[in-house]
Amino acid sequence: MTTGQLIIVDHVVALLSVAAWSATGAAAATRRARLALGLLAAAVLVTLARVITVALLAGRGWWFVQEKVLLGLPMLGAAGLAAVLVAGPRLLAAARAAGDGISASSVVLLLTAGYAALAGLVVTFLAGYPLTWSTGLIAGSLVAAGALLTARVVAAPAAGSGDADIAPTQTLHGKPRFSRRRFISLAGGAAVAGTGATGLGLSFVRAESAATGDGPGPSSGSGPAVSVAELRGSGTPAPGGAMRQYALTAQTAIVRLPSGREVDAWTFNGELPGPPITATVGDLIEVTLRNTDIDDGVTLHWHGYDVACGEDGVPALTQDVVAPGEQFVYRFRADQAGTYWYHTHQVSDLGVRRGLYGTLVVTPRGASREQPDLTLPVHTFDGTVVIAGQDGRAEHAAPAGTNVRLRLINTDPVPHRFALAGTPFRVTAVDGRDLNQSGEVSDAGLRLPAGGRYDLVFVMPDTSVALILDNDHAGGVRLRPDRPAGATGADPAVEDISGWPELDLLSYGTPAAVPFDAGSRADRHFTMVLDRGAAVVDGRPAYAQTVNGRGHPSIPDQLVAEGDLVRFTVVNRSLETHPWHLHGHPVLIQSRDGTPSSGSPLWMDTFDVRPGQVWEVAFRATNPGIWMNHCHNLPHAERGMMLRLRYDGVTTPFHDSHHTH
Ligand SMILES: [Cu+2]
Repeated sequence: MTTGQLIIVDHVVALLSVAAWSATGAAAATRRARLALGLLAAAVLVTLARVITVALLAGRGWWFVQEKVLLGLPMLGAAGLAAVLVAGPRLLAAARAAGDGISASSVVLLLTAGYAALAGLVVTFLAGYPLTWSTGLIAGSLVAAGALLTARVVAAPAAGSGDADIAPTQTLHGKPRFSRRRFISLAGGAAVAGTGATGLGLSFVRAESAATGDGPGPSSGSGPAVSVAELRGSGTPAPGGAMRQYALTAQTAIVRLPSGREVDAWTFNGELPGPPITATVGDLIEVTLRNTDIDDGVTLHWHGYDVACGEDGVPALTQDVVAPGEQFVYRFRADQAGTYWYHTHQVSDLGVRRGLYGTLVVTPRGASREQPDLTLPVHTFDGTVVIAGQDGRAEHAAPAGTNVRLRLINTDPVPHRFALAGTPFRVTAVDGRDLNQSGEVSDAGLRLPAGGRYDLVFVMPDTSVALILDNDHAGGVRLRPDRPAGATGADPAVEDISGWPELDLLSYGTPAAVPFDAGSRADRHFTMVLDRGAAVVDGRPAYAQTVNGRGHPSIPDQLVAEGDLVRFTVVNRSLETHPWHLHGHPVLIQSRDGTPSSGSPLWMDTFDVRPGQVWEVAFRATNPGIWMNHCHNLPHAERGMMLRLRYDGVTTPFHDSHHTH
């Protein structure tokens, strides 16, 4: 069973325990002793089952169970045990005597077990990992308050029925007397309220502004601070390189797709996708970004391309947002070959979704190129899948026997599944970086994370080849072999590709020497536990997408020093996939769920952390700046799942008024 499935099972069992304890209490309160007895047995069994699911989950990692082991189960265990010890014998006696005699305290304890079970579940859903004193105190005080209130309600009608320990004391005239019991009850209430208030108060304590990941803290004033505004790209091409100048103008436009369908889009130069940017290694890329009428503003982020920080295009961090009528010039040298893309990083969820994206392809200098070499960004506009500007099926011709390269780019916030039918092929590059001796594969599905890229290379057969996206046989891309006029390649006989196994890149290709590996001692180690929960995002309380229980911008920066070997452990406690994306650095995948990467060294800038998964990745901090580190499911990022990796000594002069994305 995967950890994701185990998390769901545990949620279900937790819900059942809430239902079982509450139903037992209700049955006892309504004097149905036999029913209550049966339900009590069920509640005990479900609680024991819960102990098992939590134990199994603990085997997958402490992050998945911390609040359950330290808070939820102890609360439920204590309340449940008390309920069994007090209510059990009384329910048994009552069932035998077939009469009443179920004490108020039994009812209170049974219902309190229900509250404790519920509190544990709520803590899991709202607070998650890491468990804080604040959460513990609030949850504990709420359960206790529930017990006290229930005691008052349940005890009132039960007064005089032989359960004097909870019945309120009354004077002859019917007015409450300030008795010892009443004093205890008041003191209990005050203690509960005080505990809850303390917990609430603690929740307002600010987090540290930076996490050091077991490395040294900031070196105060040992060197001059460097501003990201000074960290700009090279202004000249490498010897022999060319200037590649582009002008991109952000503007709203109605774009007519090949099918005739019109898209009310935000575009660069009125095109969907924006103009393709291409270069040869050593060229200087210069892009002048202007904004005509995108009121929210725009920037250009070079996804996966390790530009200098000042070119990274993050508004309010590496530059000011480009408002209508303004412009910004990006310059950087194309020194890594491969398949990349660009997109706005301002209100990025909406901006990218509506069309502010394009491709960036850099080819090696002097190398012979595959032909055709097709760049295929996939984007979804209101449910219509558009591949390289084409909705519906795209057709291309290729001479049989030639090498063909397909550059798959996922510009959507969710993963896509590709299948290439009609030929064996190789995945030669992932996220722009070449794989080492990747072998031929066929009949395998390829899952491409949001933001990710795969380069596929194959020899064109003398029959057709089909690139199928998300099992949609009608769309996608077809390559027909070039043949004498009149001859057409029939579609490849495609069987049911939905059953094709997914190629696992962690065991694909051939190992090679790497600059560091899982055994290398990291200078910094950061754990990011991804989840949903109650958190403050951009100053507003929200049911957020969280990292370590917090939302942007309250998640501590990750502090590193230049030269550090940095390791990330990324844990997904939630039931959604999180494509994790660090700006400015590719990361070397070390392991997933404890299984080391065993194929080609795998460098990625966006890796899909699926529900329940734990990824270990590492990188060398060699690109000074302040870098976004976030989920590339952009709606998740906007709901809080975003933080910054900050090099010691680097500052930013850019500040935010409204938009932080
Ligand atoms: Cu996400």
